[in-house]
Amino acid sequence: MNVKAKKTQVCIVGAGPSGLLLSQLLHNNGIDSIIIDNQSREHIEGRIRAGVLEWGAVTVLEEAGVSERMYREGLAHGGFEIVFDGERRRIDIQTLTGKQIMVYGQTEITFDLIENRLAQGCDIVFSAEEVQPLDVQSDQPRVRYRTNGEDVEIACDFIAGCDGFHGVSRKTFPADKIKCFERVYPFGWMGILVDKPPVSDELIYVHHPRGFALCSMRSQTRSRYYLQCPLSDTPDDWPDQRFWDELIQRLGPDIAQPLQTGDSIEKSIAPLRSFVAEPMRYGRLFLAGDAAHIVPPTGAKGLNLAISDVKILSRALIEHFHNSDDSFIEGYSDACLKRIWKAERFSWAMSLMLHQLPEYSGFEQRMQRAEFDNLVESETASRALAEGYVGSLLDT
Ligand code: RFL
Ligand code: PHB
Repeated sequence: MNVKAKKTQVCIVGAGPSGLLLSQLLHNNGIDSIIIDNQSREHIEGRIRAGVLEWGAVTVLEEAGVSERMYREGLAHGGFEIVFDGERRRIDIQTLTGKQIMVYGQTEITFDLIENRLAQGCDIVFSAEEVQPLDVQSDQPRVRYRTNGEDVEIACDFIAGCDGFHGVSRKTFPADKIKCFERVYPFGWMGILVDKPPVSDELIYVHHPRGFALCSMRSQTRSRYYLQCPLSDTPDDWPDQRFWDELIQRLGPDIAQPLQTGDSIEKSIAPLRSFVAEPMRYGRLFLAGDAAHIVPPTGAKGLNLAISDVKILSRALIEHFHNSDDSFIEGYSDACLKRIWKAERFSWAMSLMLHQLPEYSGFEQRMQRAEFDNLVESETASRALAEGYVGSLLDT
C-alpha cells in the first residue's frame, strides 16, 4: 500500500481551541507540530460555542500572541446576575474577588488561532478521514489518516489528543488503563444567536418554574440566549417566536422589557453532561480539553479548562524538548485533574441550583431556594460563588 510519510515533533489531533492553542504555544517555543481535524475549516469556524473567559485564560492567549482582537472587541465584565423566581441578585465579581471575566466568543478565538497558525506556515489538515493514533506506548508513535483518497502517516515524538468528547484519542486507551466518571443531565440547552443588542450589560442566569434561562452576548450588537429544554427537542421544535415568547415568560416583565427580539442567525441544542477521564496520558498520547472532560455549560468552565490543560501540556513538552526533563510529562495528568475536579464541582453545583430537574421533589426545590437565599444574605457565600466563577484555573 502506498502511504505518504510526514514527520513532526508533536502531532495534534483536533483543530478546536485546545489543539490550535497548543500548536501556537509550542511554535512560540520552537517546537514543530502538525494539526489534523476531521472537519472542514468552514465547519470549525462556524461552530458557536463558549462565550466567557476567565482572566487567567485571557492572559494565556496574550502570552500566545493571539490577543490583539480579543482586547479590542471583547467585553470585560465585573459582575453577573442571578434571578431566582423573579428575585434579582447581582454578583459583583470585581469587588468580591478583584478579578473580571472577558466575554469573547470561542468562535472568534478559533478564527484568530487558525489565521495565525496558517500565516506562520503550520500544516493544518482539514477534513481528514479515518484518523488513528498508533503505537502510542512506543518511543515512535504515529498518526495515520486519509485525505483526498491518499493514506498519510505522520511519525512524531508525541501525540496530543485534542479531539473533543467524541474524538478518537480517548478511545485509543485500553479499557483497563482509563476510568471514566459521568453524570448525564436529563435536559439540554436550546441556544439562539441574534444580531440585536443584549438585554442587559451583564450576563443573567435565571431560575424559573418553567426552566432555566441565560442571557449572554457576543458583542454590543450580538446576543446569545439559552433556554433549558427537554433532551428530545430539536431546533425545529423552536421557531423563533416560540423561543422569544418562552424567554420573556422566564425573564419576567421587568427584565424582558428592554429585550430586542429578531430573526435568529444560529440555533442549536446542547445536552448537559459532567464527565472526567482519568488519567489523561497513556504512553506518548496526551488528552487535553473536551477529549478528557466535559462540564455542563452553566459555570462557563469548559473552554477555560481546555486552555489550562494546554498551558500545562505545553510546559511539559517544552521541558522535554529543551531541558530533557520528563518530570512535567509524568506529572501532567495529576496537575490537570486537580483543577478539573474543582471546576466539575463548581459547574455541577451551579447547574443543580438553577435548573428544573424532573426528579426533584418539593424538598430539593426548597434546597435550591435556600441556596439562593444564602447567596443574598451571606457575603461569604456570594464571594465563594464569585471565586468559582472567575476561577483560579491558571494561577500556579
Ligand atoms: P472541541 O472544540 O470539541 O474541538 C475538538 C476538535 O476535534 C475534532 N475532531 C477530530 N479530529 C480528528 N479526528 C477525529 N476523530 C475527531 N473528532 C473530533 C473536531 O472537529 C474539533 O475541531 O474541543 P476543545 O478544543 O477541547 O475545546 C473545548 C471547548 O470547545 C468546550 O469546552 C467549550 O465550548 C464549552 N463551553 C463553554 N466553555 C467555557 O469555558 N465558557 C463558556 O461560556 C462555554 N459555553 C460551552 C458553552 C459549550 C457549549 N456546547 C455547545 C457544548 C456553551 C455551549 C452551548
Ligand atoms: C455563552 O455566551 O455561550 C455562555 C455564557 C455563559 C455560560 C455558558 C455559555 O455559562
